[in-house]
Amino acid sequence: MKKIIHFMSVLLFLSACTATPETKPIVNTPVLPEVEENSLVLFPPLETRVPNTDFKPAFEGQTRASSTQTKVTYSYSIINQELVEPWGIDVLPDGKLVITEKPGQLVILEADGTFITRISGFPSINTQNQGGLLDLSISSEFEMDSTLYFTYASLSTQGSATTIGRAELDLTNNRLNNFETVFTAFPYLTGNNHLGGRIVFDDQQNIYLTTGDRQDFDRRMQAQDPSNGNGKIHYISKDGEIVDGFSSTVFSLGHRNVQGIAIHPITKEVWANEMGPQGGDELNLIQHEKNYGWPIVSYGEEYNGNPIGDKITQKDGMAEPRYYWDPVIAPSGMIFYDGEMFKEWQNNLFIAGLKAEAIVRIVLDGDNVLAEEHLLQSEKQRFRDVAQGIDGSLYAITDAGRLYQIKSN
Ligand SMILES: [Ca+2]
Repeated sequence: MKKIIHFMSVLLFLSACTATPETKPIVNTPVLPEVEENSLVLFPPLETRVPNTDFKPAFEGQTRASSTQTKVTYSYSIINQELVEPWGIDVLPDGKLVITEKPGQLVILEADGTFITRISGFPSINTQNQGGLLDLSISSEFEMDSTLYFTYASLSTQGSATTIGRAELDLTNNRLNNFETVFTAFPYLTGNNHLGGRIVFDDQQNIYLTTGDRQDFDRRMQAQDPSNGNGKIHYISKDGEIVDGFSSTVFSLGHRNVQGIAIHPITKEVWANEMGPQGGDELNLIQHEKNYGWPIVSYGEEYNGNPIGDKITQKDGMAEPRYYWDPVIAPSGMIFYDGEMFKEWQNNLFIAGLKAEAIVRIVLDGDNVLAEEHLLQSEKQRFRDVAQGIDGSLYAITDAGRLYQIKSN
């Protein structure tokens, strides 16, 4: 358990110092007391704007948690700014970076951002609107199989579907070999939005895939239909099959548009964020066969201000978000940090924030959010995905085509 120092107790500590009878030098800037490297200083919540809705949280700390600040000094730099709509980033065992570009290319960079190659030729991708070549993950056995897994909006005569494909990365000839489809979240539908599309491997070499409700009002309820692939988190073998012991690929349901998923390094819990409507972005702890409520319950409202459904936030049998944002941050790709470079970041979540224009650091205490920090906000970038380098530095890609690297000084 982290040692926690509340901002108020720091103020009390400082005022107690000034109240002692002995004359002491007056300190104008608040000097924080010596603290352990892993301790956390808590400040008032970051969010001070009026929320879109007047919903009350279901429990303390479900929204507007305390803020905190990274204590170790760090620096960041733009190490590449010629990416074209980058969407997903992952790191090869030798430190090289693999980045998907939404229009349908894969870019390989050195760990320092130097361009190596751009690979195209992905088949049958719908690149309209929120479609495209989306996320990627190196195989959990990459050193043996050299395989990359991709998600994309696949294209058929009936429309698009969120799909996983894989191919062998040939870095001698800078190409992908043996591209094949692994899994498709049926049905195909017309329309190009709310496709989810994030993937993550677990320790059993199985895949979690996120999908979305495909946006249209009259399609939302498919998120509640376990026989429909949209609005779900799927759990799939690396070959696209139902995992042994499970009866379906549907792991959880009732999701609107899940744009980030990550597995806790210690507890192995699955966490996912979810793009909400106006005022209802969520962070969820994903458990098997749980219903996450969309579009029955939500902490948001329609963009025109109308209520969602019966304007309720809680219902029996529906899982509460562990955290929500109102106004929204538009959360995208996310990871748990487990590197050595930033000891104080270990087991923290890092969420790429599009609307927040920040990398959102979340400090968890068990299943609750303890603190929130927004990094690189001064850059005014729509952050799309994050990755951890093999040296423990943090990478982030942005919609403007930038690749940032954050290092401790
Ligand atoms: Ca929900």
